[in-house]
Amino acid sequence: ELDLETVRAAAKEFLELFHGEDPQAGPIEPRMTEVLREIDTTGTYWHTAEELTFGARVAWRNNKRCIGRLYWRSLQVRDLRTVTDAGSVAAHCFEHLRSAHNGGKIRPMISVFAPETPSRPAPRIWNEQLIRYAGYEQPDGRALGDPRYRTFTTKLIQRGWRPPEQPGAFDVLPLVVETVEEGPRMFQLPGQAVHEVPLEHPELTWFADLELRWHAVPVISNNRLVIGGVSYPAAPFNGWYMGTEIGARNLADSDRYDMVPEVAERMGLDTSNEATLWRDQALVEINRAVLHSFHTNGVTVTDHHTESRRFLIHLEKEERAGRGCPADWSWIVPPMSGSQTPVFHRYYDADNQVPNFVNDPEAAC
Ligand code: HEM
Ligand code: NRG
Repeated sequence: ELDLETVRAAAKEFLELFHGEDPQAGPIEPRMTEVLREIDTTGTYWHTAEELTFGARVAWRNNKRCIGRLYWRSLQVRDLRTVTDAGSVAAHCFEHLRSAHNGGKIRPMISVFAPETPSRPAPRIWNEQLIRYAGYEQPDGRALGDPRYRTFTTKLIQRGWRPPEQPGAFDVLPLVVETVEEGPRMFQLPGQAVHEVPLEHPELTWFADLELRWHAVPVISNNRLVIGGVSYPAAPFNGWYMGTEIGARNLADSDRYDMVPEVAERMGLDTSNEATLWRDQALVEINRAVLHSFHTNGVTVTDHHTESRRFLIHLEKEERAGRGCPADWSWIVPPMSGSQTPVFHRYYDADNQVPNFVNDPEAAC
């Protein structure tokens, strides 16, 4: 619960930032008076469309974990603050997926739903991302699907979700939207909202037989967007994938799809001894397959070398603009070949800045 003094201070700080950075924002005094009066009477205030757009872009710019921030000004902001019921939230999320995919030329985008107010709790999305794959434990004890979502999948099944007749490794989970009026409600994603890339390797023809795939657009839906003392718990956003997120983590981590041993085996590598670096060799080929397949399918994706260079360009630009650029080394450095990327060889400021996206333990399930 935010007390009024905290809201006032945060609103002031935000309006000063906005009017200081944007010459088109107009004079700050009348707006400041209006906002402070609104806070006194309602405990919160309604951002103008311009404030919302600026606030969402700067929240991205301020996020210490994101390597993709060079493009922060290009974020498209969908103002959906009047949308409060679960069915409409879900429908707009599906429209977000279609529109952000854009035939493969992915557009960075955020959909901002109703804010949290003292008189009305905001809608919440339970899923970590709009598209996530179910995880199952098979009767023989082996894992099927994405083990990261096993608990979540079980919970959804208890709530009445019916997995496909023949459960598979890439079953898209339903979206869960919770409102105070309706409680949690589940919505199956329509086919047109889910674009996926089947994975093949540029040289290893057997790679396609593994029948691996991944979804084209990562839309994070469990982060809370906080702007000037106003909190938007449902504000799903997306950019495009950096290949390593899929190839070096989702498909490779031993507690995810754990594909490294099988790929190494098929490559005929000597797995009897760690020192042959079979893990490293197999990891490279999985990652080549991810980048190759996204390219072949015309879906935007980036490699970790290119994105690292761009991030340092962003950092320089921010410094020239008289701003710091806070970053978290452990999130910025890619999960493979770290020292081959320039972001590895330095340290970063680590202060938290607002506006920002915050992980919401309350909404995380
Ligand atoms: C995290 C890349 C766009 C906000 C990340 C991570 C990567 C990344 C690689 C680390 C993920 C991980 O290790 O799991 C990119 C790329 C983008 C992009 C290539 C292309 C445009 C965006 C956009 C936003 C955003 C549009 C918000 C408007 C964030 C946030 C995190 C993050 C909040 C931390 C997520 C968490 O805590 O789990 N990004 N990003 N990014 N990014 Fe970006
Ligand atoms: N590693 C996660 C996605 C985290 C965010 N990454 C982005 N964000 N690229 C995964 O699904 O693998 N983005 O907004 O583009």
